[in-house]
Amino acid sequence: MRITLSLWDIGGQERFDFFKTDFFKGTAAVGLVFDLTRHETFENIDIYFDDIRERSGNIPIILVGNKIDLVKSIGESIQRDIVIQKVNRNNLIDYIETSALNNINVDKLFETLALVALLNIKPRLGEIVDSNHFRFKVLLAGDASVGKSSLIKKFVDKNFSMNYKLTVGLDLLVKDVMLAEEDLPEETFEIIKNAIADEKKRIKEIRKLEKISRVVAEDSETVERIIENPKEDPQLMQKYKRKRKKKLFSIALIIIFALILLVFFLPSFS
Ligand SMILES: Nc1nc2c(ncn2[C@@H]2O[C@H](COP(=O)(O)OP(=O)(O)OP(=O)(O)O)[C@@H](O)[C@H]2O)c(=O)[nH]1
Ligand SMILES: [Mg+2]
Repeated sequence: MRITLSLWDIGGQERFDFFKTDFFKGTAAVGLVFDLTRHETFENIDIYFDDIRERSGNIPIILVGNKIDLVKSIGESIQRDIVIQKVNRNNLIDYIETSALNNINVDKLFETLALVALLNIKPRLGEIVDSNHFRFKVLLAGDASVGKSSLIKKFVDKNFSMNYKLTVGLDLLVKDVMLAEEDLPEETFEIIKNAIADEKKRIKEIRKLEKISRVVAEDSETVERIIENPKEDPQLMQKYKRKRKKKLFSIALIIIFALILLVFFLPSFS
């Protein structure tokens, strides 16, 4: 099973806060990252958590404690049972400890994000490429300098740098994850089957709405409004129905005319 991850790496500096929340839209799964050696980065997880729930609903979130390599020398600054409490209380999917420096659990983190995105597929438009290939937007969020970019870079091109280069706004990288079919939970294939059926239904619905909008409106703004919520625009729906009636009436007239011709001219041929 091939999963193409589009990896959104949000700059954690406060000055980017004002547009950060927009990035949560359309996300299939989130890795919420904190630095195991800085307690405040763990405390701030709640802020991101609330934002994600508000913007993206109940999407899967994995808590990530990064820089595990430093814990030996600096010591544990956040007790494990407190972390686990947070995971349980907030219904998070999993907790993974990582090190971008020593490449600990980096692949595991992104493979888990790919898997939970697949198991929770809605699907959003564009996520299903075919029954063996999916495409998900996955996001790493968390405070500045917790190692979001380092984890993504390690995963994508196996690079790591000790120099801190803050992310300005947003970085985007893409990488495929291959999940072995025999390792997938049994219910996966049923979930995929249902998602594909749902997608087909939705595409049919969208095509119908596009047809409606083409009939009733020329300007793109109105078209968008109708596609978003056609039933909330009764005036336009009425216009559409009127036009459709006219069309059906014309077709009926043509058929009647053709029948009359047939009745009159057929005897003269025989
Ligand atoms: N020891 C250690 N250092 C790390 C690890 N991951 C990242 N770092 C260092 O932490 C610093 C910050 O890493 P970044 O990946 O830039 O952090 P970020 O979360 O992307 O920061 P912003 O872009 O500002 O949000 C860098 O100096 C990295 O080298 C790790 O696993 N272990
Ligand atoms: Mg960064």
